[in-house]
Amino acid sequence: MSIPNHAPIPELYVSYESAQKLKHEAGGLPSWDLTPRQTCDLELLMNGGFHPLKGFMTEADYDGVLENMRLSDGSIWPIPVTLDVAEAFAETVEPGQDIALRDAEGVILAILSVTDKWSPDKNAEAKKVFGADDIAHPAVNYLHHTAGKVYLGGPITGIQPPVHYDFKARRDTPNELRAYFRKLGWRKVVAFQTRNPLHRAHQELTFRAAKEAQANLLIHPVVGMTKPGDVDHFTRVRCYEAVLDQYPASTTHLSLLNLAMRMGGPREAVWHAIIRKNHGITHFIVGRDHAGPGKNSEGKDFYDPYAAQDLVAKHQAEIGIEMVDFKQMVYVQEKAQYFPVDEVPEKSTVLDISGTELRRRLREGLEIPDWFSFPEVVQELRRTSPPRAKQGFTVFFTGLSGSGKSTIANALMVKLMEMGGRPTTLLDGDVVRKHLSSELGFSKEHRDLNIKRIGYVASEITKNGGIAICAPIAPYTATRRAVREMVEQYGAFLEVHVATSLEECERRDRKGLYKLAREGKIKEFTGISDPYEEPQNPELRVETENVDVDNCAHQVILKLESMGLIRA
Ligand code: PPS
Repeated sequence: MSIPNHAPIPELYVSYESAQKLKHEAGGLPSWDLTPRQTCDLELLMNGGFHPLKGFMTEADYDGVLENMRLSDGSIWPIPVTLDVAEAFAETVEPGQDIALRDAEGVILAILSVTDKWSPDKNAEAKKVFGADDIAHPAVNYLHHTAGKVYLGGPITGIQPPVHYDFKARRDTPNELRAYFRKLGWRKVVAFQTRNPLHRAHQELTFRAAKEAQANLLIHPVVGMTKPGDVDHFTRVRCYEAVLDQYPASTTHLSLLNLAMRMGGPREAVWHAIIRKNHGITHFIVGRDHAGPGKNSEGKDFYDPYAAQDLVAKHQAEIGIEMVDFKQMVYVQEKAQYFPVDEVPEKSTVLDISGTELRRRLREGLEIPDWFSFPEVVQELRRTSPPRAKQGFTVFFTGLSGSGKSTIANALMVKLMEMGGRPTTLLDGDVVRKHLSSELGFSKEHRDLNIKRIGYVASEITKNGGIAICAPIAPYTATRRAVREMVEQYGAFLEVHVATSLEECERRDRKGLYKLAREGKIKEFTGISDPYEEPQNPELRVETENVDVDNCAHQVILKLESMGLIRA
């Protein structure tokens, strides 16, 4: 049941004294180190943002959510909030037991009293919650490749909230927001959910929404986890702060929501509405393609752009929040004004810049017109997104042993160093295995660990404006994708498949390893007794048979040029 906006929302924290005692006692419990997503979920569970949930979902609640968006007590709830753990950890825990939940530094945040333990059918979860079992969907990819295999459920006893060192004054719990609205006498508040910087269209839309609902406005951006590749929240918050001046004084409040989004479209929109209701909000804006994950693996949108509005409309009364629906806002040149796309005067010139186009302009250092955004926002974005030719990037070679990866990578490094401008690091397979992964073998688990280490180092190099050239075998698609995601948070990722055939690699057998592998003297040898999953859509595929190394490296240089990453 939803809690009236004037009353406090129940939290799951115990008193300070009990928390101190529990913390002490919890030292002896089995403990689980929360992932970043679980830490976000736990914070909202404990502070009432996820009311009426009282802990991580039980199997019955989870089943209900999948089947008909309802918890077992009948309350509406569209998204699973589950504690996924590794199988090895799950084996040490039985229902009836308490476990300590710790943050990344090992601080105990809560106790979970485990009532349920089960292995979910992830394919079914993907289909029912996200509409498709397609790993192009970030939450489905997370489900299959990041989330643990076993779920634990049960009530939470909250000890302390996760600590945030950034933008402390801009973070509010549901009760803090409720109290703030009460104090200012804001009886109607319309909330705007966002994971992007605000440009003029958003400012216009939110301003209109507040006017329409005769309400105050809450800009309520998500700063927990959003879609991989989004503008980081530090930059976004500085942008939001810059836009606040554009609203009439004392009408608008900015508050940061530490939610881990799933990009679940319509179901996610309903979830967002429930979360906003818990924060004491009366009206909620749902625009075009709310929480949309982009295109599926066939290049089509996962959800109809207005499906989220339909689903929220259906459930708004039950949730206790009113939806303010909006069509996309576009700029009409003749009127020098923004209009909803369905209200554009006839025969007028409509201007719009898509997210992709904006990123292109930032990347290439091109003009971003005043009608589109605010100068302060553009300046902030330019500060964190310098033109591509000044950003760091990663070139990731993959291919069979002896395919020529290292040789081409070396040639490429020399060419890039000749050009100068950015520090360049070569993370060659053999070299990494000597220095970074010397204890690892060639099982799937060890290979994945090796590649993730390389990915981590490459992402740090990329983040700091350098060039990382990696040249491992990296036989698994999912692991290569994980590396891509790590790097793409900070810069471009160029996957190069060195497509030398197995026959040719074996014929060359430069290290004599294929012979040993055929004789069974080396086990788990890629291509012989271990798999190699060929990249389906690498940025570049190079053939090495009858092509010299210099030419192969040059193909990479041309590709980098065409991507705007280097200027010859
Ligand atoms: S992986 O799968 O990406 O972790 O492999 P990588 O770190 O690139 O290491 C591959 C190099 O190790 C040598 N080697 C083997 N390769 C494949 N399978 C098995 N079992 C194996 N044992 C040793 C081999 O020399 C690889 O070097 P390259 O440069 O690829 O020829």
